[in-house]
Amino acid sequence: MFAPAMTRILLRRSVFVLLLMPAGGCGDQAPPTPDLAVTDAWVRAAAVHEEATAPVNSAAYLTIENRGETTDRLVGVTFAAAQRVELHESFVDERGIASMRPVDTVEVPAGGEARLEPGGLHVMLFGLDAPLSVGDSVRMALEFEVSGRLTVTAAVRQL
Ligand SMILES: [Cu+2]
Repeated sequence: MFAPAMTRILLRRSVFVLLLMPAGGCGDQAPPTPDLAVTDAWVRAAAVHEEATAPVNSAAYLTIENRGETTDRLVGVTFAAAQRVELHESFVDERGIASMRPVDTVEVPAGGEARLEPGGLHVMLFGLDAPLSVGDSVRMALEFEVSGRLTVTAAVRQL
């Protein structure tokens, strides 16, 4: 019978190829990637009264360290208790007035870090649903261009 014999030969070949594969795989370098670590994540305390008519805003700050070999970018933040979240930077205009504007991304350079801190880059939280009280901690999701989603816990602090 020809067919079963052929099958046996093909099977034997497959096993041979499979056994060779791990040896071949050892030499392959994994492509360089970012290696992110978030530290010192905190959110500015804010009181939200039930009878308040104007939306209450706050901001989140954090340091993102990149121990990897590839630059990454923070492209967005999700925070469930705010109606809208934007990446912002503070600046002083030509008349000396402090202001802020949205930025599309925050770069986290390879082997470096990005600092989001009062007076500089920050995560703007518009329209809080509930107060942020000192001692509370909140969860937020950071979205990176290369590394994807990273969830962090941020402590609520006074500015
Ligand atoms: Cu802002």
